[in-house]
Amino acid sequence: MQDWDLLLTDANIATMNAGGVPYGILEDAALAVVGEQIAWLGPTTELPPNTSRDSRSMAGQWLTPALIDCHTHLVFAGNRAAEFEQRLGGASYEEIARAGGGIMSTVNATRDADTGMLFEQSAARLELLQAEGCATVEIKSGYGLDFDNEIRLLEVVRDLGERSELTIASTFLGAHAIPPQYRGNADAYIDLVCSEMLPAVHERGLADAVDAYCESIAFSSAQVARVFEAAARFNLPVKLHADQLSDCGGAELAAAFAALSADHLEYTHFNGVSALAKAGTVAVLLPGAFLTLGETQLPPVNQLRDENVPIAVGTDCNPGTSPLCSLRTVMALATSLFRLTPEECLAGVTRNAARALGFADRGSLQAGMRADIAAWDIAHPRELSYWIGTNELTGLYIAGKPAQ
Ligand code: DI6
Ligand code: FE
Repeated sequence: MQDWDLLLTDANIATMNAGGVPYGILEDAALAVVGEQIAWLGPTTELPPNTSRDSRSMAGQWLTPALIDCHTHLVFAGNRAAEFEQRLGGASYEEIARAGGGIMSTVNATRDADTGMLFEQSAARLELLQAEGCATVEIKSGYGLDFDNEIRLLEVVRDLGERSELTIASTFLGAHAIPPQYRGNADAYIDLVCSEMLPAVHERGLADAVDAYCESIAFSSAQVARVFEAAARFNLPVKLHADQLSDCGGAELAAAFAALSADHLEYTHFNGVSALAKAGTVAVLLPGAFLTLGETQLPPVNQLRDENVPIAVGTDCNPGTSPLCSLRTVMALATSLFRLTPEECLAGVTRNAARALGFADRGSLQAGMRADIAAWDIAHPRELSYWIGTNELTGLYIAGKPAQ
């Protein structure tokens, strides 16, 4: 007799395990949880005799792994709607950045913001993600850009994790933009990132990974390489904003450091894709930024597929290029803009998003995995990438417990 804490019966399950039937579909199935983990799942006909403390019929609803947003910048103050209007009027993102707007305008607003307010505004964005079935969210710093403010943002990220049921993965993005006083001397800022900020971030346990923005308006490959070498000294995994606006060799650079992920990739060339494939680095595609910037250069989706590079998708939630707090919308955008299949989109916010964050304990439904599970009132999981602006979520379990 099995002794289970939670049993979900009369369910259809998209396990999202790789390699089997599409979506890993199991129809007319059940799923059992003990503690924080999945203990059993399979067809109803094979359900073992059990005593379950909490047994719930799903009445034919679908279960999927809870969603994972593997790329956000959701701790920021203010907004950039005026800049958005300027861009619609013809100004380019790069021109605005070079004139001291762009990321720096959010840095100024964020530095001026009261910490409590920053926390509340960020918590509200996190709630939007959770309401659509997210149980794990990555959040980057990068709107502080000095020692005290980068630490303060990472402390807000830590507090968000402590006060929420979600798992928050924290990423230090000190190398996000060149602060004005370092213009023309970005290397001196990189010195500060590597020899003061990063050691303090590590010592205080404030980051799970290190990211950088490799771009003509931000940091060169050589500068990013220094940040990544410093991260390696602290055994921190790395990720990279790569080839978003131009081909800077970002994918190759990420691969050379065995990065968890290389993100954006619109301008990545075929050599870059091959390098990602060899390194096992996840390609994170961010259609919200593509849409908002009016970009026309598509990421190399066919080549990523051909070379079996795992593809994830994320919101990139940020006030400049992706003012978007909906992972379901991202799934729909990724199908229409990037021609990802609905199955690739769901894998991109579950199995491959987990991998982009270095989590081996979630992202698919199988015995032994963390019981982070979303329940949906749909007739097939392809619907999750089809509806736009609707919410079919009926339940969310985080580590085996119904989320509040
Ligand atoms: N992610 C980023 O970090 C930059 N673009 C992107 O997609 C800049 C974000 C910003 O403009 O604030
Ligand atoms: Fe980003």
